[in-house]
Amino acid sequence: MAIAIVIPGRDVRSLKKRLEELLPGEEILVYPEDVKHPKEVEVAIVWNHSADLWERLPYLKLVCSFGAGVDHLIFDKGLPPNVRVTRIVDSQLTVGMRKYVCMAVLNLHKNLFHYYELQQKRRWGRLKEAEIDIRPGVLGLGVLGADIAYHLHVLGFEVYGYSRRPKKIEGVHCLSEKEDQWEKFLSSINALICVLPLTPDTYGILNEQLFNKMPDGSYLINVGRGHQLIEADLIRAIKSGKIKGAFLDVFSTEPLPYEHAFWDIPEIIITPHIASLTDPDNAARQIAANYLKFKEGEELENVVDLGLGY
Ligand code: NDP
Ligand code: OXD
Repeated sequence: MAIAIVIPGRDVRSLKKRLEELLPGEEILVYPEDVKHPKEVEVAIVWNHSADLWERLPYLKLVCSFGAGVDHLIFDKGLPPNVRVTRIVDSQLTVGMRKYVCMAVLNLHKNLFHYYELQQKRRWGRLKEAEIDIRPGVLGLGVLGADIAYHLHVLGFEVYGYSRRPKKIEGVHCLSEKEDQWEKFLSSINALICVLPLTPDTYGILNEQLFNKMPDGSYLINVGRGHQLIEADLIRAIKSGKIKGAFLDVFSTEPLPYEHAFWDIPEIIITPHIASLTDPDNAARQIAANYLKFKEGEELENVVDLGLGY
């Protein structure tokens, strides 16, 4: 049995070396160059794969996403129905996301954009209101969202959270689809933090209809996936003042094209999908452990429910 690393365009030498240390005696192959006998490859570590992967590695039984998200797999119609999919759940990834979102919320809260603008003009100008009353709402209370919500509460914010099923998180008003609390969630907050997985249900969820359910002058922070946002709706909402500003880390096309309208909108802060990055060492340890379990026929960690899509 062999493991293939299918992460095109990235230097995977250190990941391969780490896996070889963790799994002595196992064959770790960089796809496609090292794969001479596809029949041996039953496990693959995948990120940004090309559509022909499944016909080129037809004996795959386990696919390990090299990130927390698995939309690159579940939206691939070619994904064989019999493969199992796992994803990365890692404390470093969680902490990284927590820091990014807290940074964004604190920037809004403390009016940093205003002061930065004044700085360009060498002006010392205090605002009448020293702080903006940010009421954050975390959309998606999974591994990342629950941690963000809790830590925003620790920072002193009145935090709301929303998920499909009811949740309990210390200090957080947890609302859910199950309890039909969508409207209540959106009307209670003025900064929406999207940390949802991309699924058929969440595709395009950040749209005009949703913005209109939030108070005027709200903010958006999107760290989920670009296809969750209808980009033209955001531009319109910013023009009308419905949305006052946005932090966007993910986009429907990445890298964001040079000619994209977002670049010229001062109310939008763009970061290049860096909110939190998979740590190759932690990922290697997790994947190696799952590989050994898979070989022994034991229960795997962080298995994706392909029915739900996350
Ligand atoms: P989880 O699978 O742990 O959590 C997903 C959460 O979303 C759950 O709380 C789930 O609800 C909720 N959810 C799913 N569908 C819906 C829906 N239709 N309506 C309301 N809530 C819904 O995922 P993670 O927290 O680990 O990661 C979330 C996403 O973050 C990833 O899929 C990825 O896209 C993105 N990400 C982005 C990164 C970046 O750098 N920008 C880095 C890492 C991840 P329930 O609990 O009820 O099932
Ligand atoms: C992930 C990401 O899903 O980096 O891990 O977006």
